Parts: sequence; structure tokens; C-alpha cells
Amino acid sequence: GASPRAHSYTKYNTWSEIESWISSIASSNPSLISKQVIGQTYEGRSMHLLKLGKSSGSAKPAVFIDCGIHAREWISPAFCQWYVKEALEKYGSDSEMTNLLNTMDVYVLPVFNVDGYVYSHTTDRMWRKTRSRLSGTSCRGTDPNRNFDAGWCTIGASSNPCSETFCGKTPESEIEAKNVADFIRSNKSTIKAYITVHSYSQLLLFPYSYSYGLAADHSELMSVAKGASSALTSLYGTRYTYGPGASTIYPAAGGSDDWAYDLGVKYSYTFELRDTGYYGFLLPESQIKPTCEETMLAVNYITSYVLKN
Ligand code: ING
Ligand code: ZN
Repeated sequence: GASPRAHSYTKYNTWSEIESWISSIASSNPSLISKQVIGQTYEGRSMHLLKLGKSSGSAKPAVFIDCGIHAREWISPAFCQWYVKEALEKYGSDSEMTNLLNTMDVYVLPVFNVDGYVYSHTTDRMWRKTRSRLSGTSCRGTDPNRNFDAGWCTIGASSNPCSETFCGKTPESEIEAKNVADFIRSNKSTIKAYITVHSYSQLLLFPYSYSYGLAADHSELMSVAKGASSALTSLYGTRYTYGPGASTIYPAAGGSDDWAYDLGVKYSYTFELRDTGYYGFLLPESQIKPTCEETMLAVNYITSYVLKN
């Protein structure tokens, strides 16, 4: 495959390019990054997870970041690639990143919904869901962000397999959601923060989306979101709105952030990256760099907060 230096971080890479990049970046920095496969997708592709962090003798607290739950949100996997590049570049020179990776592990899942991502490149640019089949219908795919076991299918989700927000046959019916949920459950004692990256709308959301009720940690989640949003805005003035999902965007059950929070991962956030709808999912490649740079500031704010607390 291509060497890491041949990889472009300022274009929307195909799955095959991302998969080659995962292999080469992991093998070129063995002391700081490792990779593992957390399972296969419906169509049999590997779900690669990168682990960033300097190994220490004892168990380290961790942050889990995923990108590409929804196929068409191409800026999201671009951000996960950017995050890994920046983390490796800054380790050893930037004290915040050095301290983070010395003290914590950061798990990065560059593409969650790999089958959907491939389909959005080959066939339907606006595809959102997985690509799983169900008997009795020709409609394919479940919304992975309605498939987690958090108020599953009670609000803002559909039981119609042809809907864009189909919640699936059962919670975790999608193998991709089950693989991620299994990994987080298995590492529940170390994972302190869960960050999932979507687009678009320029929002920083936190639980709950399945209910209008406030999370037990509402004030703290709100103040961290406020700090992260200000950090993001400080770079280019991009305006973000932050708050609980249900009241800030719309009520929607079965989301991964609500599920992680109810499992016990207190700092659970959903980013909705640029823009506010002018380009929408078709964000031009010229905006990858500024979007990723500003988002880094917000993610670093959250991880630094978690590190200190
Ligand atoms: N937005 C999210 C969606 O899945 C969301 C919003 C976040 C819903 C958290 C539920 C929980 O609809 C996009 N753009 O996908
Ligand atoms: Zn999404």
C-alpha cells in the first residue's frame, strides 16, 4: 500500500485508500499507534480500530472516537484521519498532545459504517444507512444511529425498513453497531469519554436525544460543550450551537451517544460538523482542512478536560 506520506488528508478518500492508510500509519509508528479489527461488517469488510497512546505499565483511561456512522457524511471520516495525523505529528512537540497520549489512550474508529461508505462512493452519494438485508422487503439498510439500545425505536425513528431512520429489527441488529457496543462494553472500565462525529449543522450535542429529560450530569456536560464550542469558534469564527440532542436538534432514540452515556461513559458527545446547509453533506474538499483544524480544538478541549477530571 501507499506510505503515510502519500496519503492525502485534504480529499475524501475511498475505503480502499483509508484501509491502506490504516495499515501503513500503524506500522510506521509502532510505539504510539496500534491497530485491531473489532469485527466484520454485514458485507464482510473489516472494522479497523486504531489505538493511540504511549504504552505504560498500567491500564490507562481512554477516549473512544468514531467517524462515519452515516455513509454520506464524508467530512466525518476525513476528521478521524486528520485527528490521527495530528496526534502523531504533535506528540513530542505539543505539550497538550504529549501529555494526553502519555496519560490516556485514544481509540479511533475511522469508518463505522464501512459498507454504507463504500456504497456512497460507488452508487448513491446520499446513502445514509448500513447495507443489510431484511426478508420481506427490497429496501436495504438500518440507521446505525437508531440501532443502539437507548430508548430504542420509541421516538424520532421508524420501524419501516424503507425509512432513512429505520431503527432495525432489534437493538444492535446491525453487526457494525454490535461490534462497537461490544468493544465499548468490554472496555467500559477504561473508557471515560465517547465522541461520535457526524455532519452537518455545526452542533455539539450530548444526552439525551431519546428523551427531553436532562442527563444527571447536564450542567457539567453543558459547560464542557460551551468550552469546546468556544475553542472551535476561536480559530475561524465558525458558530456552533450546543446542548442536549432532543431540544437542540430533534428527539431521536437509539443513538450511540445516549447508549454510551447510559452505560456509564459520562463525557458522551455528538459533533455535527460544517456546514449549516449551503453545501450540506457535499462539503467541498477545500473545507476539509479548516473544518478539521477547528474541530481539533474542540476535541482537544474535551480530552484535556477528561484528563484533568
Ligand atoms: N444527525 C444525528 C442523527 O442521527 C443525533 C443526530 C445525534 C440523533 C445523537 C440521535 C443522537 O440523526 C445526523 N446528521 O446524522
Ligand atoms: Zn449522521
